[in-house]
Amino acid sequence: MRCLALDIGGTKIAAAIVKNGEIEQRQQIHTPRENVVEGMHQALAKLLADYEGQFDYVAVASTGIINNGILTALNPKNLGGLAEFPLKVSIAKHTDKPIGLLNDAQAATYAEYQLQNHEQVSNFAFITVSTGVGGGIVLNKILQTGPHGIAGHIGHMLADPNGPVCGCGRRGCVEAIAAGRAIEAVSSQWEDPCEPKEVFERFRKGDVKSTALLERSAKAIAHLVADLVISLDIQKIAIGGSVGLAEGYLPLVEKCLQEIPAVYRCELEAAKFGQDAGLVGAAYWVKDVLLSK
Ligand code: ADP
Ligand code: BMX
Ligand code: ZN
Repeated sequence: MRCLALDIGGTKIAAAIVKNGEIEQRQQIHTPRENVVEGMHQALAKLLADYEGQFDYVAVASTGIINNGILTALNPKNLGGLAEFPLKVSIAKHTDKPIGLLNDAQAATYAEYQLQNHEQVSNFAFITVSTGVGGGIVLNKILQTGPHGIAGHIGHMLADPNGPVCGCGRRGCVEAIAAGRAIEAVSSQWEDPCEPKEVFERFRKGDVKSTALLERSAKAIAHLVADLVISLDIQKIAIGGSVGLAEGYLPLVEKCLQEIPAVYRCELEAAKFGQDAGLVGAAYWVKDVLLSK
């Protein structure tokens, strides 16, 4: 079966044909930031047209709470203010093939868990540090999506009750401290402002301010890891997203985790599918869970 897989994030939209786990014809565009509703309809129409006649089903991994084919943003600021979008209906205008959808981080979790030894690891999680902070949880070998698609939104667990207000409305979420946008919110206000990518370059050259900013992010992620381990007995966690996969980030998280007692720790690894985890996971999950019913 050939799958048209789409991965819609707060910053970028990736698309590809996934066949037998292999990615073909991958392309990437920017997520619309202005006129987002119209922009999203147009982007989907263009992608569906690009791959016309080349797929048997569509699998979508998308940022936001995905329930009944509708995207509801928990943090609308990550999507240019978009609060709700009829994802499935918008795609169905351009194809009569089956369409399955789930949250982007849930999809990536499904892909990464396929690569684990299921006899050794039954409780697993994935954390993306990207535009926001997303996650997915596998318990007793099963990916949890929850009755409303909300399961795994661990970027909105508490990191600091006195921290910045998150775009979801709650104060002090992990996302408000650790995400790419949270890093940018600080680094864009510096006398010598820069984007997160540049913050990493300065950190690798030993810049003190950049190091402190990334350590603040990594510390929140390390405590999130600790909370997952102590609440759910998670055995292993994969980290993805452009911030999570940036050179030097995972070692920072590891260092912060070492400062927390051993019972809170588990093995961490970089997402093996890298930037393609959402695409591959959506393709697998829709076939395994939705189409096989
Ligand atoms: P999405 O959230 O759409 O899935 P990404 O995983 O690429 O997209 O995450 C986007 C965030 O990562 C942005 O905040 C961006 O500034 C940051 N970012 C992009 N490239 C890099 C990089 N090379 N190093 C560090 N941060 C990056
Ligand atoms: C936010 C939330 C999650 C998403 C996570 C990572 C929205 C729009 N998104 O916490 O659903 O999984 O960001 O998303 O509320 P990304 O855009 O950083 O990949
Ligand atoms: Zn939040």
